[in-house]
Amino acid sequence: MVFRAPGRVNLIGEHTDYNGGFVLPACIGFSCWVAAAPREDRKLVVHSENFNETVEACTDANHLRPTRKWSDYPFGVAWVLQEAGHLLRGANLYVRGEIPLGAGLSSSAAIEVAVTCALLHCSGYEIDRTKVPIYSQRAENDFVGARCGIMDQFVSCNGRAGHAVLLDCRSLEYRLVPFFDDIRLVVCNTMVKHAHGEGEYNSRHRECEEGVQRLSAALPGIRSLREVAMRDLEKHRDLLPEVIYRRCRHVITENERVPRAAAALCEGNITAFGERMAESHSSLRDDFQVSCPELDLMVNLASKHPGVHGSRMTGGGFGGCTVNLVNRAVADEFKRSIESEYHAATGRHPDIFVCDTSQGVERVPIDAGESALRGFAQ
Ligand code: GAF
Repeated sequence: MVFRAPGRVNLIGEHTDYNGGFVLPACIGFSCWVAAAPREDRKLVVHSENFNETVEACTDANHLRPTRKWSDYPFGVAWVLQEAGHLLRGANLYVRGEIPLGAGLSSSAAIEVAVTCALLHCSGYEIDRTKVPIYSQRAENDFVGARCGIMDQFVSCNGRAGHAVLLDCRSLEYRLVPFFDDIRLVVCNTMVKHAHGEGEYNSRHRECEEGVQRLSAALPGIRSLREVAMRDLEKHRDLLPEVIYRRCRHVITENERVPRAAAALCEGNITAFGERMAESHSSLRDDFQVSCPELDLMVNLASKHPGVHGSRMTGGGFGGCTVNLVNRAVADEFKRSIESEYHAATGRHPDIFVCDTSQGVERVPIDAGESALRGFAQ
């Protein structure tokens, strides 16, 4: 059997997921494909086409240890499923990823989701789309060691072609919102990934926790920034060091922007949607401080281009990609212009992907899977 799980682009709602807030991502047409066949023993044998490497381990949770390489994702999933009480059979997995690595398009969430589905299926368990993102996120948090929220895994499971996913990361309730007609999602990779990014991501996470902890002196019982309104933040500003205040202000204003952006999407009001994207970018740049000169440049170049309705950094930040909402008729021309303008300004050739929204994880007919997974032996 073959499972395909997509990468994603986040339209708005950045660094809100681990604060119990709202996000509005969509799946895009790059996927991770995992072909799986059960084994008679309890070994997990995983081959990565991208890394041209095969690794193996026993599926018992006790035998699985992180090694800080790509195999931590599939082994992390096996570890979490065992910890959660599943008895896993052995399996052969063949993994092929087509999501650009390190670009912030959720290649890791996609492999986690596809492997979770493959291992559950091989061992005869139901695939529950509310639980798969939770297991996948746990693999990343507790085995791989990255403190991400649930957005990427959730949308990779529950996204739908032609739609964005409005997700409440506190309750995990979600709504599919039809995407704009005649608009393409153009993802522009700055081709930089600042090395300090991962440490900074975790430090933002800690700063948000510190904000909650300090504000709880005046707002007893709050557990996340989702529960704090702007007026409360202003009222109790003196409890917070300036930098923590700004982190909180980003999260709280971003949480207000997401439902407004989703309403604009429902109404087909792309101008209002683009305004929320611009506000989001400014807030990420100035208050949350996760942008970088290359992302700001990419947004500035895009914003001057006719036919662009919205542009902002997307994902964790410190490099990676911007997301741009561009009229279908000019999307290819936009791509060419940005390629030459960004190259002229930085000397780097950006990867630019003209995308449409796509479908969340699915089991694909073996023929489609086989052609995508040339070389899988079993
Ligand atoms: C990364 C994380 F994996 C997500 O959980 C989310 O926090 C995002 O950064 C920022 O919005 O993609």
